[in-house]
Amino acid sequence: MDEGISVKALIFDVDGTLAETECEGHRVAFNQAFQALNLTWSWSKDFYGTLLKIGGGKERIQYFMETHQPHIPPSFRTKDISELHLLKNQFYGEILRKGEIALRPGVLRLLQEARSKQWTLAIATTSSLSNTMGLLNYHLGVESKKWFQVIGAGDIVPHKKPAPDIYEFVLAQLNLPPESCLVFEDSEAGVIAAHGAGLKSVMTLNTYTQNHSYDYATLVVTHLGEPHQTADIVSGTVARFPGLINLDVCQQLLEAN
Ligand code: XBP
Ligand code: MG
Repeated sequence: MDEGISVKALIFDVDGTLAETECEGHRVAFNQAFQALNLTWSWSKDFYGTLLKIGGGKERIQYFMETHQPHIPPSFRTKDISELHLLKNQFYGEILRKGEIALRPGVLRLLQEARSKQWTLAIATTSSLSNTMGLLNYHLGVESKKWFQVIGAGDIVPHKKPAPDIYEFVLAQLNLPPESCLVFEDSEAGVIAAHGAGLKSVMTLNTYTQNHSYDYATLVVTHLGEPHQTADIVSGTVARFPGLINLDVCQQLLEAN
């Protein structure tokens, strides 16, 4: 195998990519927070799918209020949204600690392979840092933050995905050119953000994103795959594909024109 590029990095999105956190995680936690604050709002699974076009929990609440709650009292302001979001994140943390959100197939396997071969790892997510760390701590242990050279999360950049900001931030922190890094994403907004920063991406579709456009993804698969649970390619090509995404597949994608 031609090693070509010397330092290589894998940059992972979190929500929908490492785990299907949205439907039974964030959505449920939003609803618990609404209830705790005596708000009559309740987001169904389907409705939440439409709200996901807005990245970021605070931005999602704001959008919902503006488009679906015309009678919100003017006294309900940014501070209330922040407090509501904080409460939602506490409920989300409880859901994570109860073990209700599993990692997606192949995630742990690929992280471990990358670590064993000294590939650099990083995170680029719209999610809050506390939510990101909650998921990593539960599944990979508290020491796992050291697995990732950079964890770019939440409000650290001015504009959330599909803006390229979070990927540009992570690249600058890694001090690597985009040609050395491969992104893992699950959504259209995510692959657009990666593409905007000059990065190739593998898109792993999920329940909420299976009908998303993937024009800007380099390879689209059903999931990362395991030896006993192989993945299918939905779009894109690699010469050698063993039914899962491993470092050989990553290397091929990075080297392709
Ligand atoms: C993730 C998001 C986040 C989560 C909730 O997008 O949009 O808003 O739904 O996170 P992506 P917070 O996977 O594209 O990064 O509530 O912590 O904002
Ligand atoms: Mg995502």
